[in-house]
Amino acid sequence: MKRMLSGIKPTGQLTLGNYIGALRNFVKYQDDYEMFVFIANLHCVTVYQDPKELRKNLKDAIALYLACGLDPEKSTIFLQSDVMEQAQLGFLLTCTTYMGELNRMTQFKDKLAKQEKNITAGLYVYPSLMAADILAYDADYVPVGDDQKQHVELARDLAERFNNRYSPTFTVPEPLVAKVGARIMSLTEPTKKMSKSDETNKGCIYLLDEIPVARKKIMGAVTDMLAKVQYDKVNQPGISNLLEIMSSLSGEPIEDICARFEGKGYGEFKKAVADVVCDTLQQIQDRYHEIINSGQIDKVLEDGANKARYIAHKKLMKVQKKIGIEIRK
Ligand code: AQP
Repeated sequence: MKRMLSGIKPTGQLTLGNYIGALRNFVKYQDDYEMFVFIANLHCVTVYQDPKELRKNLKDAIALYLACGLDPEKSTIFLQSDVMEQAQLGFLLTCTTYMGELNRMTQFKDKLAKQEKNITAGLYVYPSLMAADILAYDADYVPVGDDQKQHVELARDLAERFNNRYSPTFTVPEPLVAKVGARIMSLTEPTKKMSKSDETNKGCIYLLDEIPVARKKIMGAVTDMLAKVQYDKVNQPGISNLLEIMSSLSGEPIEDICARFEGKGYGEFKKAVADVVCDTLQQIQDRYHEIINSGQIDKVLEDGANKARYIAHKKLMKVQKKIGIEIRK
């Protein structure tokens, strides 16, 4: 069985973008792949986090993983910091990464452009840690949203570099980007990605938003003056985004949705999108409330960490021997 690995960094509450671009795919894939899903808590602290909020966001994220349908019997679910081997391999891979490669990472460049001061060295080198996250487990596939594809490509380059420099050690991973929903956009600025750290909160639907709040956000989504429900990302980015959201959640092809709403107003269309979004959120939230204080989370994390650690430890030892820093047989 091929192995698949992915993670989410809960720097805030998880969003509909995380669900459509990542989580729901993890759930789909867990039947056909050996699935490893982690909470990237080390990646979170590349930008300062309030400790109390971070603890809540991490616990909520695990509860949401389970609420969205990840099954600990099928998937290995763990906290990144529980597998210290990942961080150590991260350092070794940082020493395999060239600064020019990190300078080219668009996520880093975007963050640099947004918050000019106090960018941490951790934020700069985190793609090398992400490569270690992936390569420690010999993942064949990494399902990601569009924005993370570049980081998986770096992991591929590092795996190939290491394999060529020493000898075959790492599986070279493939990014898997879905055709629809790989980049859900902000509802208020549909040319920008829907992000947890959206300053206004209005452009972003959080999985734990109260249902009326989520509905209001969809009804207030920015559209255009063309009065036509059609998929045209250049001239109608707002409507196209709503179409992607609806199609991803309902499974109805975009062309069919457009045909169904031909000649109808945006109000009616938005109401239908809101119904689909709110149904999804309601189901997730019902399960989240059953899980959050059930005591299930600690056990899931402990079992997941034990399984993940065993694999990552073996890989780290192999790497250290090849590099020459491990001198015991
Ligand atoms: N808007 C999105 N559309 C589709 N996929 C998305 N993902 C995130 N946002 C969208 C995918 O979710 C996975 C986990 O991403 P992440 O939360 O670890 O990192 P991120 O992409 O940096 O998310 P944010 O919300 O934009 O974080 P902040 O605001 O902290 O920078 C990834 O596969 C990602 O592609």
